[in-house]
Formats: sequence, structure tokens, C-alpha cells
Amino acid sequence: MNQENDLESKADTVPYRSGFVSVIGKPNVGKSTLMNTYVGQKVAIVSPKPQTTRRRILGILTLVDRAQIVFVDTPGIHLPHHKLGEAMVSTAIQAIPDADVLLWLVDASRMPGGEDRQIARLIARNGQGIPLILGLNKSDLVPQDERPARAEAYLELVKPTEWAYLSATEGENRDRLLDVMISYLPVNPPFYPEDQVTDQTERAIAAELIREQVLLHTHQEVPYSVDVTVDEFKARSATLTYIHATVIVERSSQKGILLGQGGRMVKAISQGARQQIEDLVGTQVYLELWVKVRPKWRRDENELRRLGYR
Ligand SMILES: Nc1nc2c(ncn2[C@@H]2O[C@H](COP(=O)(O)OP(=O)(O)OP(=O)(O)O)[C@@H](O)[C@H]2O)c(=O)[nH]1
Ligand SMILES: [Mg+2]
Repeated sequence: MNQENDLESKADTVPYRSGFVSVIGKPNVGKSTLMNTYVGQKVAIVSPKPQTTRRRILGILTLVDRAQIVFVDTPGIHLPHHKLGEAMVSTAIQAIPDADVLLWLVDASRMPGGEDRQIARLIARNGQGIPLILGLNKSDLVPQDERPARAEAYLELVKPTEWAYLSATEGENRDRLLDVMISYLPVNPPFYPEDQVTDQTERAIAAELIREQVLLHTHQEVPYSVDVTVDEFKARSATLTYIHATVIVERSSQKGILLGQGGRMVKAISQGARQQIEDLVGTQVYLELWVKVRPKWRRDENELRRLGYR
């Protein structure tokens, strides 16, 4: 092989990159929304209410011949009021030192607050040496002339490796940000098969889709007092899946709200979830929902373990 050809072939080979991007931030800033848009399907539930995500969820994007980006979606970091909240926050904090790249999302439509300052301290303590990207999400809500002041306020908290105005819903800078993240990933073969998009089972996603409907249909303390377990998930035929799920609440008054007058509320939740689960599993779904009271489950270590939060 002559020298000229050798140089040419080297220029053609872009090394394959693969690694973990931990997406952290306070609740409701758009972490799960952004991950879903990159992965191209709903692997994490999303809602307008804070503290939607309760567990670490992987979203895997594989770009043939180029890179595999494993997004680690995390619960929003907040001041916890019970053991469930503590478990959520500690899950998020653990995702910091494990990352190849840290993506800190903030809500650029608001000025930084106490939670943002707390997160900046956590990053300084636990994320040393890890490339940090600051994403000013929801920039679609910020008028152009107010953007520099917002950026400046957040950049006072940290010195990121890179930062960008971003809109997970409108797509602003999404592709550019992806290129930047890939450039900081180590040269590695892929960790997961190329058709895998998450580490969750269909059963676990089904439980989350039911909880998402609860978040959308209920208010005040109720959505936060709810958890969902799928007790049975069975293919009845090639075209029908049977699912039995339990919605747990903390008080009987909450059970009443979830059932609704004449069972109207539980019916609406069930209908909304069923459609989404049908899209997920690709068959018709028969979904049976039960509502059960488990007093103070969010403060009960054994319950949290049973529900897989510990
Ligand atoms: N306008 C606007 N809204 C957004 C954007 N990204 C997310 N949202 C909305 O913000 C809300 C919260 O989004 P999530 O993705 O659930 O936020 P999260 O950070 O995962 O929240 P937690 O799981 O509670 O920590 C939803 O109503 C989204 O539709 C954005 O770029 N612009
Ligand atoms: Mg989330």
C-alpha cells in the first residue's frame, strides 16, 4: 500500500464512540422529554407536574457506524420530604460520578433557584473531571433579548465545558447538542444491541404509562401518593395482551378520588393508558385496574423495597 492510500483510508475511519450521558437537573426541566426525542420513542413518561420520573431510566440511541449514546434519565433533584423522595434524589446523585458526559438541564424560562445552586454544588463535588454540558432548556419560552441575561445567571453557578440554548419540544439546537455529546464520549464498541432502546421491560413501561395517566388526571397530593404495579402481563393470543395492574394510594379518600363518580376516573385513566400500551406491545390490550390503600407507603422502608425503589 503506498503512503497516499494509507492516509486516505485513515481519514475515512471515524472511531466508534459509545458511553453514558447522565441527564440531571431539578424536577420538570424537560430531562425525560429530551431523552425521548433523541431515542425517538417514549421510554420515559412525561408530565407537566414535577417529580414525574422516580427511577433511573436508560434511553439508548444507536447511530450506525458512528456512536451509541446511552442516556441516563434521572429523577429531578429536590429537597425530599419522605423516604421515596430521598430514594429518588440519591438515585439522581449516583448517576453523576458514573457518567462519561454530564448533561445538566435547567429551565431557562426561569432564573436559577436554590435547587439549581444545590445541583451546581453536587456537580462540583461528584462530577470532577467529567465533561459538563449545560443545556438551557425551554429557551422557546425566552424572548431573544432576554436570553443573554439568563445564560449569564446560570453560568455564574458553573463553568461548563459547553453550553447551549435548547428546546426539547421545538428542537432548537438538538442535533448540534447531540454532536457535541458524541464528541466527548470515549472510543468504545456499543454496549447494547442496536435495536434496544431502553433497559426497562414492557411490563415496567406499562406500569409507568398507567402512572402517567394518573399524573395527567389527578391533582394536588394525589398524583404524588400513587404508585402502580403490574401484577399480571400475559399474551392471551397473538392479538390480545391481558394486564392486571394495581394502583396504590396512601388514603381511602384518595382511593375515592381515583375511582371517581361511578368509576369515571379510573375508567379515563385506564382508557388513556390502554391506548399507549397497545402502541407499545403491538396488540390489543385488556387492562384491569385495581385501586388499593397502603397507608404511608412513601415513608415505609419495606414498601419502598417491595416497589423496587431500594
Ligand atoms: N416549552 C417547553 N416545554 C418543555 C420543554 N421541554 C419539556 N417541556 C415540558 O416540561 C414539562 C416537564 O417535562 P419532563 O420531561 O417531564 O421534565 P423532567 O425534567 O423529566 O421532570 P421530572 O421527571 O419531574 O424530574 C412537560 O410538560 C414538557 O412538555 C421545552 O423545551 N419547552
Ligand atoms: Mg423526568
